[in-house]
Amino acid sequence: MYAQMVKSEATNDDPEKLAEFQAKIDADIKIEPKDWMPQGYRKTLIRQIGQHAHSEIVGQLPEGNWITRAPTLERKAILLAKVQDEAGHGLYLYGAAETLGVSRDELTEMLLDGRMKYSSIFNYPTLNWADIGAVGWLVDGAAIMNQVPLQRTSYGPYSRAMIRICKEESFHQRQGYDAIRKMAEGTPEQKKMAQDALNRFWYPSLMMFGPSDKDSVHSAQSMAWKIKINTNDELRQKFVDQTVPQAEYLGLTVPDPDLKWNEERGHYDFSEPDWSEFFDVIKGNGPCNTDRLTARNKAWDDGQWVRDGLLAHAKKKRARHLAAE
Ligand code: FAQ
Repeated sequence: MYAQMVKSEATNDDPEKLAEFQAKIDADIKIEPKDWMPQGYRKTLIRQIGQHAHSEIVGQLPEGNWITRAPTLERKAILLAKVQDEAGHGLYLYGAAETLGVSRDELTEMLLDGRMKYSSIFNYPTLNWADIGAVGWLVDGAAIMNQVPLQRTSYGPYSRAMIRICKEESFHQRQGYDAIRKMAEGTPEQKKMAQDALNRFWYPSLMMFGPSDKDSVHSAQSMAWKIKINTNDELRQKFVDQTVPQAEYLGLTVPDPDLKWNEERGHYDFSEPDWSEFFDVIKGNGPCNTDRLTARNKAWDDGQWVRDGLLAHAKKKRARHLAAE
């Protein structure tokens, strides 16, 4: 189905329909599943929503790693709830993608065989408890910065999924900040762990917003279609401006010697991440890419009996229903 859709993208969209479609977008009228849409719009949404869904699912792995080792029962319960929320976010997003004509199974297959990406950030390891605080504070912080504008995205089901997701993400970010604050205010050793987590997660968090605008292949078209509302660099700058004062409050140092407030611009100047590392990670060569895909493939294979059981049950139920008619 997906392959057919991609193939049919080669057909030119009717210019009149295209103009009508763009007029709707410009007037902020939401596009709904049964409305006409250009093939490129559908394909871009499937790519972006699908990758977003995969990120939520793969994003459970680095945190799930610490559920059994959380320092207190309260922290364990909070982390468990957060990881469960991420699974829910994945499901809302797969649901939104399905309205575009691609099935969840097809999307899952494309994740598992490497045809689709997920966020680069989840290819970095969580080495200790402070990293869990850093993930909530920085990774969820970056996720919200990107997702709040997406509540206004032009595709109705995506926009509605984002409204619900953002409510939960802001709780996630606050719990992360609270966890890292406890560490930063703790013993010198705990503070050192918090600083080390910030050192390792700072640049990977900046990379979450995607390549710099000059290298972003999709931004121009996605913004014209209001699939994206801001450029990658705009959101990265907003994230830096919001996060630096939080680090200062915690008594932690952002690992960037060139970071400084620019009075004239009204923003922080900061060093770009190492983009060669970013492109390497999204090509599959990050520290945890192999582990993450192995874990997801194993979960899929281990769950086969559940899917088989559900299908067999549904078939029997249907046969009984037909026999009773
Ligand atoms: N990682 O032309 P652009 C979360 C790829 S939040 C991997 O700029 P675009 C919550 C991009 O796909 C994280 N690949 O692309 C959570 C394209 O390659 P392609 C997920 C990346 O789409 C927190 C190429 O580079 N959030 O999970 C990345 O216009 C804690 C060129 O880039 C979303 O997905 C990257 N970071 O802009 C869960 C938000 N950046 O596909 C658990 C929705 C770029 O042509 C724990 N997505 N690429 O092969 C978006 O807003 C956009 O897709 C961007 C990228 C901004 C991510």
